[in-house]
Amino acid sequence: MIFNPKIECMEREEMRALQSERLKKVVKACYEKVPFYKKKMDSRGITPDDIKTIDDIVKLPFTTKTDLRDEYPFGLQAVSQDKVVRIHASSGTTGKPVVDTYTKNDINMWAEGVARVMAAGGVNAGDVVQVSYGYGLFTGGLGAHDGAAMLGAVQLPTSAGNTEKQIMLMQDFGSTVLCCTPSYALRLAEAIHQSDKVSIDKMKLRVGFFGAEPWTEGMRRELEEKLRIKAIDIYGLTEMCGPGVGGECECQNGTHLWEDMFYPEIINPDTLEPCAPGEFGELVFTSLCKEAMPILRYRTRDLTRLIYDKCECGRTAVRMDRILGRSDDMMIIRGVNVFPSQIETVLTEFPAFTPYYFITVDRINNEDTFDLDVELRPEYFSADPKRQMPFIKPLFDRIVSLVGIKPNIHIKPPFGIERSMGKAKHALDKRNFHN
Ligand code: DLL
Repeated sequence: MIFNPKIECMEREEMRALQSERLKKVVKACYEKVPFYKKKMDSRGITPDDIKTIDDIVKLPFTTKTDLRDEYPFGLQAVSQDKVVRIHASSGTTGKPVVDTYTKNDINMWAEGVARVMAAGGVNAGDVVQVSYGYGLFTGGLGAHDGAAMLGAVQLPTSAGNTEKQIMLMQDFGSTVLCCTPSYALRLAEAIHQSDKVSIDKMKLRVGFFGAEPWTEGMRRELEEKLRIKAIDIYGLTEMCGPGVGGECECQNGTHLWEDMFYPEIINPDTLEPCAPGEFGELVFTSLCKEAMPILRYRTRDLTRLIYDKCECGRTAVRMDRILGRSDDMMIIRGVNVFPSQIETVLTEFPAFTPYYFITVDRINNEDTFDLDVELRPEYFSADPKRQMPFIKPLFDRIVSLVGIKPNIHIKPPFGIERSMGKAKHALDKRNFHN
């Protein structure tokens, strides 16, 4: 189902006119209400009058995560505190968290973004939506919750963790929809198949909305098979509101971005110039509708590309390719750029391995080391190194051919790699510790 056909299927020229109107309004609000933006625009010699169409967006300054931290907590707020009804924050690993605040309209807009994605996956009144994203400051739980509510579906707020209980409720309450990170979905799938109390045959799951971290086509296959569902990618970030900045439709061929709310650009992260259509680069968003804390040209550090071809589903909303990774996740090992998601891609090509892995990079005697922990499925596992060799060799060769560097592969016993309830951590760069 298309939740908002007028917007989701709008002709490009009409969409551009809508974006232009909204951009003018949001730039004016930022300039007049947020000293940070006034200062930035003044230093570039521009005023809101210079913004006449959406193409003028390139005149505006970028906003970075550092700016958000410097303005912590409410420096970027464009409304008085009595208009704010919700505060969320993302748990930065270092320093202050990134804060987002919302008016009542912002909460509605955000819920519509999620509802559009869920509707594309066929969610309706009567569905039981198990929300296993964490509830709290993280936007995943309440974001998915409000989206399900907008569709009139049953909200089952299990939050993340307590895996045994999650799968019991999933079966007993007849959950038809699962929302969580792809890594936690895999953990749930594993727990269902290990359990003698529940059975996938008794489950009613039909569709899952997975996001908050990069995941691969191989992981999608694994989740669809193990959970007997359609696995849909949902994308978002705290700075724009949370999940539901976009999501896949039934064609599963890219994430439609809700461009009427969040204007996407792809820039070259080195030159900061716009990339040609279809070229990979850094994703930048401008919030076009947000009232409480609108952000201009936010550099997400997510690397992807935009696809403007029409989608078979009928939506005209631009599609985004899978996120290759964040520029901050990229590791340069022996001079070669490596994204953790490349390892997941390779692992899911080998039936003997689970998609779990952990990369450790270090520098020993002035040389980079690249250690990779992987896990064989229980039916293939043996503690005898000789019996592990036939599995290690082809994996090693494939990584060398795809990534270009030689890993030291270590086989862990089944379930030997830590499972996560939220965003999985896939790598540790110990080289940073020596500085
Ligand atoms: O992760 C919001 C969210 C919750 C999205 C639930 C989807 C589902 P943050 O914690 O601020 O917000 O992290 C945002 O997570 O810039 C991406 O790097 C990554 N990310 C989010 N969704 C996806 C996805 C939430 N579908 C950051 N694929 C973003 C790849 C994703 N990466």
